Amino acid sequence: MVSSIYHPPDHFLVDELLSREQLTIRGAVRDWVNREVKPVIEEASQQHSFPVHLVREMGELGVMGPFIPQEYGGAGLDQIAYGVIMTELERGDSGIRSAASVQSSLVMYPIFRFGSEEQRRRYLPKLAKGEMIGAFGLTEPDHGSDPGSMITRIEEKKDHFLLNGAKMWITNASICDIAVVWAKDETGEIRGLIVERGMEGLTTPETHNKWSLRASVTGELVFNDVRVPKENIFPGIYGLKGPLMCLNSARYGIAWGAIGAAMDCYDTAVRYAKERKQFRKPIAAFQLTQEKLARMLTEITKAQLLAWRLGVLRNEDRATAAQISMAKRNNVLMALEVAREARQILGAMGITGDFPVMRHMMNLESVITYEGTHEIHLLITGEDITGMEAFH
Ligand code: TGC
Ligand code: FAD
Repeated sequence: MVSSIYHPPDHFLVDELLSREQLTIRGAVRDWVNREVKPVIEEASQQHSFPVHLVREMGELGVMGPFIPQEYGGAGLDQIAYGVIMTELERGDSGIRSAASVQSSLVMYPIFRFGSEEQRRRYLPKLAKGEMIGAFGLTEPDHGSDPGSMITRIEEKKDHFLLNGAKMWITNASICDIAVVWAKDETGEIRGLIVERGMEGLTTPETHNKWSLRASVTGELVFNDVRVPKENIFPGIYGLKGPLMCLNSARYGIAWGAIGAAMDCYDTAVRYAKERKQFRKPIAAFQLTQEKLARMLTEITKAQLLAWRLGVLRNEDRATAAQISMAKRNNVLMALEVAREARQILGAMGITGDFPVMRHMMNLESVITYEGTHEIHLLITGEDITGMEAFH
């Protein structure tokens, strides 16, 4: 029996860079994940079902829109606090972090940043409490990495916009109460609007049979002549930079979140390797195991420092989109590689649900694709270096 006490790695004493408030918040989220997520998540993942009751609990915990000002129901926290929350949630499961990412960065952030005062007051407090679930519709069946070519359209009518098109691969689609949807107007300009469940012509089929993020709901948003009232459009934003600004916030959260999945895999592997004996010795005593563990710890440490520094820059409003891309790309690949190495250290046990490693590994196969694929983030860095874009 492998001991179950979690020892999060902190080889470079990064904790000393966190404020007392950030540490307290992290402690509260860590306790909640241990108490409410860890005991149910493996079964939920095996059953391909999202433990939806956790949304309300996350609302009570204050992890939905933690950086949104308190007057709109948020916690008014800084960006590093948001980061450490994401790390702890993803230590539980990427799907749980996804739920918080979408709600916070992709639904609450645009409503706060681009919405009217009426929209803010109407939606943000309920989203913060987890009384309302939000979704973000950017990707389409034929436009993933290239959302600028989207074909979902709005047509302006007397007192409403007529919305037609479809969004695919949408987290929480089939359970959302509202969706922030990006569509082109008659002039080809991208606009954002809030679509509510119950609007006629909206259907939200669920996507089944995923091998990844099984404890998270994914689906489609299909719009067939949906009449969206004029007051539901964001007045303050035009063009692709609107959704991309939301993605900056979500990608930032993922750069921190992926570290949580990696830490859980690393910690599991260390404990297993110390207790599992072969050839009359713990497998931790073999150089090949030590090489794996040493590389894992080194990469986790580098990712921690990258995320922390990015958080400082975000707090100072100095982080560039290219810096965020680099951190998302680096930290997600790091986590995926740590998960794969941990799986190997656990041998056959690594493929079972008795340990969290294979679940993290499969989840991370989505995380490396969504919020901009690994390749797209490389090209963003390439453009940043050379000044020449290589997407088109
Ligand atoms: P491009 O011409 O480069 O830019 C269009 C306009 O946007 C501005 N911009 C940005 N603004 C803010 N933040 C950024 N990161 C920005 N990147 C670009 C740019 O300055 C320009 O502004 P303006 O004023 O001149 O109009 O656009 P492009 O069409 O060439 O595309 C660039 C590219 C490929 C980088 C972009 O399309 C991209 O990032 N593609 C990846 C798509 C993506 O990440 N999709 C994610 C969907 S949501 C999701 O996956 C949620 S997962 C949920 C979960 O966690 O469960
Ligand atoms: P494609 O764009 O078709 O890419 C396929 C391959 O081609 C990739 O390897 C890609 O890197 C590569 N490629 C594409 N263009 C280039 C290029 N110019 N140069 C080099 N290589 C290139 N979207 C939302 O809007 N909201 C959500 O809530 C949401 N949740 C998601 C949840 C899950 C579980 C998943 C898996 C996806 C989710 N997405 C969501 C969609 C996600 O953002 C897209 O899957 C992603 O942007 C990639 O698009 P695609 O899958 O169409 O791949």
